[in-house]
Parts: sequence; structure tokens; C-alpha cells
Amino acid sequence: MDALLAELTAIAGPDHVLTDPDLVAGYATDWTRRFSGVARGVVRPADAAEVAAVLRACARHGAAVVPQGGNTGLVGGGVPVTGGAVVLSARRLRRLDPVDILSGQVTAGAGVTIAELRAHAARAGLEYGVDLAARDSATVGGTIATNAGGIQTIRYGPTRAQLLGLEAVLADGSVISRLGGIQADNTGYDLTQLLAGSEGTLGVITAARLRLWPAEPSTLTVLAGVPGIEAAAALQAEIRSLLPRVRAAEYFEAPGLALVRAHTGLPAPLGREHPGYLLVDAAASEDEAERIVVLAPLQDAAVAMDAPARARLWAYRERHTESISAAGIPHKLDVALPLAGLAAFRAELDQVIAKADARAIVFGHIGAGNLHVNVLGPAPDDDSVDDAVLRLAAEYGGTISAEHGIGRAKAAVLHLSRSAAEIGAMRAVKSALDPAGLLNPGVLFVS
Ligand code: FAD
Ligand code: 2HG
Ligand code: ZN
Repeated sequence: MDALLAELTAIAGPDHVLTDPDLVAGYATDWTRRFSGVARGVVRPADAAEVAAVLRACARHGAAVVPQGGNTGLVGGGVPVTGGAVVLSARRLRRLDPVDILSGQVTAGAGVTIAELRAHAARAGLEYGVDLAARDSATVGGTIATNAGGIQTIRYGPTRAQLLGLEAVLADGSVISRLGGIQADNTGYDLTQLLAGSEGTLGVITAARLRLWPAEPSTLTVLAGVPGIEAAAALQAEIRSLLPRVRAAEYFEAPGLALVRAHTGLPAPLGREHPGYLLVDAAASEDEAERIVVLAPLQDAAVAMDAPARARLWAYRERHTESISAAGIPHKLDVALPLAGLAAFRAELDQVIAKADARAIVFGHIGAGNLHVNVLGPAPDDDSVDDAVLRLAAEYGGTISAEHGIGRAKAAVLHLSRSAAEIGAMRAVKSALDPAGLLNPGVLFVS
């Protein structure tokens, strides 16, 4: 065993330093299978003090560190490229304090999953504002590091909007901690928000203080067939103008539905086939629901008001990601556009995809203007279709990453969404906090 791994074993214990290639492999390949590398080893520290000792040891040996949570990220940010990097798994950071009812807050360790956090909040009659299909594996730390969005973004905002403070270990092993949950705190740079969306490049998040919301169970789910994205955008806007508590407004199209049905065996959701589908979820009274079901565009729609029926409708949307992966290794392009530009972007996207001799499955969180363009066909290391689609999004005034982050996948095209001055400032922050560039090199910036 090399000297660094021996030091890491002394810190975390022999059961928590993995070097067996079969065990390490699962930490070195991402969820999509598009990004993989070689890890020198995997270390699984149990608390912030062990994380600090790990980072100090890696710094002494000049070894890169790749922080990892549930490894559900979709931009290659949580897996190593080179054999010299150590994967630091945060999954053992499993602190989960009792919910603070007085403040409506909770402190959770980085390794707690979103499903565990949501269940914990629900037992106290509250709700955590972020939810996503990867809830059983995605962690508190990973969702903060990527500033994950998810299906409830239009109601509660992305992860950074839930974040009141955090505990993290910086590259030099120093620990910063603001877990007091004081909302009125105006004392200089907001390091908590700086680490949100930093994708493991500025520090290792070990715990977070999170805002919770009054529980608001959804009671109404509507799945409507629509002629296309323009109609879906208009219909979700109309529904949101009529209902006060719309929690999700999601979109998918016929090719995605076909893949989901082929993979899952689910029956057709509606009486007829449609080019597109809008799924809306709301906390609505029966009277409010009545306002919606009479809308003219809902001629072919399914309406569900009990939990099992609602889950059946959600499956058509939530099972897209796994169904696409069953069909190949996708290029995942997570863009967002102004709602007014969605239809024009969508039309031109077809031309870009046709030129690339590929096929695109388009779906996403339409209420937030967020489309997941999944492209099947091009080889995993061929970035030309990624470039073309991301450039198109930028031309339409959109962003090249709505919620998944930049990772390794989009580091070379960060300039499409960020100005030279912004990238310069971001690099200055990175150099100040991690002068040796040991935390997640190649993520966010091309190293
Ligand atoms: P990982 O994949 O392990 O890591 C992601 C990034 O965070 C990496 O850069 C890593 O270095 C860094 N990181 C992880 N933990 C830490 C830590 N403790 N400290 C510092 N850095 C850290 N994303 C959405 O935004 N919305 C969705 O709706 C959504 N749905 C999904 C559905 C499916 C089926 C799948 C597979 C993924 C989905 N994702 C979604 C993507 C993914 O779940 C999110 O990006 C999530 O935030 C990743 O969390 P994780 O714990 O798996 O992090
Ligand atoms: C979702 O919204 C996730 O389901 C995953 O963000 C998107 O698979 C994707 O591209
Ligand atoms: Zn998404």
C-alpha cells in the first residue's frame, strides 16, 4: 500500500479505505456510464475531523481529491479522471438531528439521502423543499454541491434556497461551520452560498442547516396530452394562474414516453397518443381542482386525486432517466430558456439533432424553462452534439446548465453562459481557497 493510503487508513480505519479494484470501480464510473476514470483509492471518513485529516494528508502528498456523495450526478463531476486522485465518499456523514420545530429547520449530515431527509421532515409535519427522482441515493452534500433543482423548484426554489448554513472542510483542512440557523446574520461574505453549486471544487461539505416548509401534500395530478412544447408552456401558465399552490409543471414527449413504456411495460397513459405531455401537480381543494378539469386544452387528460393514482401518472415522467440509459449511453444536456423562447429553440433543436445523425429525447421541468435534452447515438467521447445544442441554448438567451451543474462535461464551454470577467472572478476564488488545485481538478474549469 502506498504511503498516502496508509495514512488514510490510519485516519478512517481499514474498513473505510478501499483499494480493491472491484470495490473502487463503482466509485470511479458515473451514473450515466459516460464518465469514468481510475481512482488511487476511496476513503470514507466518519466526521468533519476525519475529513480534515484526510484533506491535510492528501495535500501533503499532492494528491487530488474528488468528493462524492450518492454518485447520481449527471455531468461527470463526482468521478476521477486520473489514477492519482482519491475519491472522498461523504456517505458516512450521517448525522440527522431532531427537527427544530420552533425555527422550522434541521441539521443534516452530507451523507443523508434526500429521501431520508424528506421522511424525517414529514414525521415532524414539515417538508424539505427539494425532491428528485434520484431521492433514494442523492445526498444532502451532493445536492448542495450541485445546487440541485428537481420537481418542486417552481414552488420552493433550488437547493440553495433551502440552505441556511453549512459545515465544510476547506482544501487546507480548516473547518468552517455555520450551523446555528440564524436567519438574520449579516456578517460579511456568505461562504455557505459560495459553496452551494461549487461542485466539490472549494471544499468538502460535511453537514448543512436546512429550511423546512409547512407540509403541503399534493392532492391533484393532471397529465394532459398537448400538441407540442408551446401548448405545454401556455397550459402550465394558465393552470398556474388559476391555482395558488402548483408544486410541479413537467413536460415530456412521445419518443420519451415510448422508451419509458418499452423499458417499464407501463400501459399508454391516455386514450390517444400526443406529440407532448404536460404533468402538473398541485395542492388543491376539490373546488380548485374543478376550475382546472374544465379547461378546454384538457380534452385528453388523466386526473388523479389519490396517492396511488398520482404515482402512476408520475412514473411516466420520473422513469425517463433510467429508460433512456437502458437504450444507450446518453449525452445529457440540461438547458434552461426563457419560456417565451422554448418553442423556437425546440424547433431548431430538431435540425441540430438531424445533422448529428442522432436522436433526442426531450423532457424536463417546463415550469422553470428547464429542458433535459438527452441525445442518443454519438459516441460518449464525441462532444460535437453537446457543443451544438449548448451553443443553440446560449443563442436563445438560455443557460447551459439549469440544475445538474458544469462538472467535467461542460467545463470547456462554461464561457457560453459566463463572461470572461465572471470566469476570472470564479478562478480567483478557486485559487484563494485551493491554491494547489487539489479539489476536483477538471471540474467547472478545464485544468
Ligand atoms: P454526486 O453525484 O456524488 O456528486 C455530484 C457533485 O457534487 C460532484 O461534483 C461531487 O464532487 C460533488 N459533491 C458530492 N458530495 C459532496 C460533498 N459532500 N462536498 C462537496 N462536494 C460534493 N438533478 C437535479 O438537479 N434535478 C433532478 O430532478 C434530478 N433528477 C435526477 C434523477 C435521476 C434518476 C438521476 C440519476 C439523477 C438526477 N439528478 C437530478 C442529478 C443528481 O441526482 C443531482 O446532481 C444530485 O445533486 C447529485 O447528488 P449526489 O449525492 O449523487 O452527488
Ligand atoms: C430529471 O429531471 C433529472 O428527471 C434527470 O434532472 C434528467 O436524465 C436527465 O437528463
Ligand atoms: Zn431535472
